[in-house]
Amino acid sequence: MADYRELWKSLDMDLEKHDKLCEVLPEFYEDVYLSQKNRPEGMNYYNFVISEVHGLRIKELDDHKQNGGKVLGTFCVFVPDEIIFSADAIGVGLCGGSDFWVPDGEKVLPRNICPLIKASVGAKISGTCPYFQSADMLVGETTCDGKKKAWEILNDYTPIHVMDLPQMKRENDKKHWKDEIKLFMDKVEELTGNKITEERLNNAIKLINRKRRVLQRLYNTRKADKLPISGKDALLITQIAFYDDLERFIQKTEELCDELERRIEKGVGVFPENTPRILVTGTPMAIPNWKIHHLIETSGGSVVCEETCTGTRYFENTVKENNKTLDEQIDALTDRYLNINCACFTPNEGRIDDIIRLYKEYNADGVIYNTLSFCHTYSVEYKKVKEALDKEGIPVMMIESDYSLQDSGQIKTRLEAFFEML
Ligand code: BJ8
Repeated sequence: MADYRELWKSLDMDLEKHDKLCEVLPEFYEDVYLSQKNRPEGMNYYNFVISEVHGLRIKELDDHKQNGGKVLGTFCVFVPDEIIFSADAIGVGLCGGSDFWVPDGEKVLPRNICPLIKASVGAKISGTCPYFQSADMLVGETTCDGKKKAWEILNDYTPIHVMDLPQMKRENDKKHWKDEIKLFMDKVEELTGNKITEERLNNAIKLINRKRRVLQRLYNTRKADKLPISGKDALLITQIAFYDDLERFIQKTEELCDELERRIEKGVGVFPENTPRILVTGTPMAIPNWKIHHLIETSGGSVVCEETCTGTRYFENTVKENNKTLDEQIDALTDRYLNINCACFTPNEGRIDDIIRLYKEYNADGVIYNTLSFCHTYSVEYKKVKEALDKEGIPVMMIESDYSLQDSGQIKTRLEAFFEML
């Protein structure tokens, strides 16, 4: 990797602590990813992205800022990237997925909240995440209580704009969300000094739809009898989609899909025949949280789909294109985004329908319901999901876990018993 120390210094990072983070990641990546057999050639691009995760992309963000551009950090798939990109700003997903950041998060947060929140806050206050350090503004949202209150803490470090997300989907909630998108637009225009015009927004909608479509194409390859790609690799690609350069990501992922489709034609798979096919549903897996996928795929299973925000919830629906007026475009954004079925909503029947539909579409054998520790919305919602899956005769097992590897052995034993039963 090139020397980025001067760049990191200019971002006011804690270099000593950051060195420690850089020491552990390559070994971890090698264990989890490079140990896989028969990986598609196209995965080399994503290996490269990871090897440069705090380097090249940060340099690109820095170049953008040197040219007067802005960088915005987001934490939820409800924040419309189209608004950010149409003002010539760059949006990056900032959710923390590493145990490394949890102790710093616990300095300012209670211990008994979700690790994603602790890691995100810890990443900022430890000064070891160059993406956080590059952000001119953060965008929060009123989803779960833990996140909502964490924004007040993060605001002491970087200005944050909070979008008030309704928790129901009635007509007046739609109106409210539309107003929130407009307020966000004003804020982004003020920050960047760029006017969001019909043409610019239309172009951004098309660009981000292209990203969604290539992810749909990737996921479609996972419906094949012989899986051309592991669940771990597919998860990695979705995680990278949150911060990579859009055009490059789309091109590289199209190329990978060409290869995967050729594999399907030839009947090349990455797992032995009759490996149980698992649909994972639940809380998002922020990079580098690969724990559950790794455990599933080293315990005799394969992951065929994720009903998560680092899975189908991120790209399943596209925004209607070619609306004439700005107002119609904002309506299209409102409709698309309020269609996401997050457990923060009540009721949230749509998610149950999605899980059953995806289970069938991907020809899965069982469902792993994964929730991060202390995530109330997803853990409470399990009861309703389980009842519905039981009715359909779909086997399901719940795993509640954090980022530490202490419970790995125990989870592995439970997974093996579950797969045996399928
Ligand atoms: S749309 S899932 S990205 S809110 S932080 S809710 S794990 S306790 S992330 Fe989310 Fe948007 Fe919904 Fe998706 Fe639970 Fe943790 Fe809260 Fe979390």
